[in-house]
Amino acid sequence: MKDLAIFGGDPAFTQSLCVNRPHIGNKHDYYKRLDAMFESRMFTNDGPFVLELENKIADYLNVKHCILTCNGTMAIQLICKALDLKGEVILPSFTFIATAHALEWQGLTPVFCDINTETHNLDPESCLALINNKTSAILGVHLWGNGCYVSELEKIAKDKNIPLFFDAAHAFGCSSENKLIGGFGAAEAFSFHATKAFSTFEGGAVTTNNDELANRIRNYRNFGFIDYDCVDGLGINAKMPEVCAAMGLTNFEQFEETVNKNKQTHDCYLNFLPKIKGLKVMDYSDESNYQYIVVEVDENLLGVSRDELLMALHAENILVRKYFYPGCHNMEPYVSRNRKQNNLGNTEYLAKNVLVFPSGFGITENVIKEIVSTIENISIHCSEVKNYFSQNHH
Ligand code: T4K
Repeated sequence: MKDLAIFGGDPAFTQSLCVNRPHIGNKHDYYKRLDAMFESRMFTNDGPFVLELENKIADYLNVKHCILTCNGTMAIQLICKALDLKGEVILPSFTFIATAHALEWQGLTPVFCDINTETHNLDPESCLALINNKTSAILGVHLWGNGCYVSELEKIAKDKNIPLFFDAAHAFGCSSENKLIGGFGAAEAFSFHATKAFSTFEGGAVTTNNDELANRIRNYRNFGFIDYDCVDGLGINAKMPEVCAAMGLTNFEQFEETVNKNKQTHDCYLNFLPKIKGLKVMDYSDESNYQYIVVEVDENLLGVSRDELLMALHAENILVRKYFYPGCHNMEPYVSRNRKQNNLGNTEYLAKNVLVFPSGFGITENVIKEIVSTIENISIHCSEVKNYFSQNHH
């Protein structure tokens, strides 16, 4: 018991273990690209690296158009704008707050829908029940890279004659129904943030097979310009700079290797973590980028709650995260709204019981074994740990 950091022991790790520590490609190739960029003095506005990366991604995902953006949040907003949405949009609450905020910034009303507890994705039946005459679209989120009941949602959207689009922030390189995510619905929005399996530091993309939509999104991304001196609508600056696209090209060259490393890490967690009673690791049935190590905590079996486990692990420098607690509907500006709350029982349950574990660079088999033995120790001394936090609660 004395080994645990909360009881005065040394932390299990001297350096913090983080969720999604980025893997990076060959730095020399990146520097070469930067040299070329300095030479050309083209730093942004559809530079050569942006165009090259757009083509590579469109080819890889087998979609007609890839439009790179400054981040994933803007990618979602550009889709809303180009679809000319008004009124309500149905989305899950169990997602990063950016999904809801992007809608809100576009003057739309997010309507939160419950999810399935196995896949953590939008439940099609609950979604159907929420559709009314103000519903202008459905926004599915491929959470953790799991395809979100694409064909069921496509059927609902078609029957109700409303657009369907996707937040694919987690899903680069992931498949749904044996097809790479990117070409589903009206359009899909990716995030290429530093913490994603494929990163451009900050960045994102819209992918679509719809020529007209792609055209509008390209224009809106660049203030609405359709020609020198000619603005066709309310655009914004959502462009990706060349330094980011250069990073994307470099990371793209080793994306397969990154996915293999992520899979090894995920396999290793799958192998060791469930040996502790009360921890269930999410497995991926379709092709995945294996980036997120998503764990459901059963307090009755483990002996400590999800939050107690988190606090005890943080003391050990194991920085597990409560994604996506407390659910968007419990955050501002949504929580203060005087709106009848939909049934979000599964969302509430998962928001209280899910932990995401350290992953990415530096998470080796030995590190995972050490994490597991630390949790075993916490579980063995669960009464003392509980007692400690009830007296030193913060
Ligand atoms: N939709 C969904 C479903 C999303 O998950 C996201 C973003 C979006 C939309 C919006 O896409 P973007 O507009 O962001 O492109 C992080 C990311 O910032 C965010 O992109 C991501 N989702 C979200 C799930 O995670 P935070 O607030 O948790 O980040 P932070 O700073 O706490 O970082 C997490 C861990 O990553 C840290 O413990 C350390 C590590 N890290 C972080 C950075 C930035 C690194 O090792 N290196 C780094 O450079 O949101």
